[in-house]
Amino acid sequence: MERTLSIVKPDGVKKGVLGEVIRRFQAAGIRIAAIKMIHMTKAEAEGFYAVHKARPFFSSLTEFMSSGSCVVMVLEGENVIRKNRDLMGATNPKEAAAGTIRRDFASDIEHNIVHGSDAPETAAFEIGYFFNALEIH
Ligand code: IDP
Ligand code: MG
Repeated sequence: MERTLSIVKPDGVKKGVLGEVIRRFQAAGIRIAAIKMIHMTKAEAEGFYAVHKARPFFSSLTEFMSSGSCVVMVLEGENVIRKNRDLMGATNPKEAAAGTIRRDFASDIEHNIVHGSDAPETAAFEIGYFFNALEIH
């Protein structure tokens, strides 16, 4: 059993695809162990994406992530880090496989609808960034 952090980013919330993203998770047998809507400050988005702080897109990315409400979720299941990344598709929607969330809904490489942790260590940090133990069911 594994856990991962998912975010429906501000573009996903604004486009009204939250329900469809959750439907795809549940149809894939993934359990939602925690969920809430948040609106990050720029500083909170910078803390979340600290690993990318040297990248040229860091300022624009954290501006975008703090531009509106996000829905953060803890997903649980066997191999769920990989399963979630497969459902999301490649970072750039132009390179994402048909039928993936990003291919179906994302407008560009930055505004790509969803976030998903990429490894057990990042999942542990990212879950702890938004949820305490009492909020995970
Ligand atoms: P991931 O979300 O698929 O794991 P990362 O490389 O970890 O992709 O990048 C984090 C986020 O930063 C992406 O989801 C996307 O929103 C943004 N991003 C990544 N690469 C670029 C880029 O080249 N230009 C603009 N934004 C980018
Ligand atoms: Mg990443």
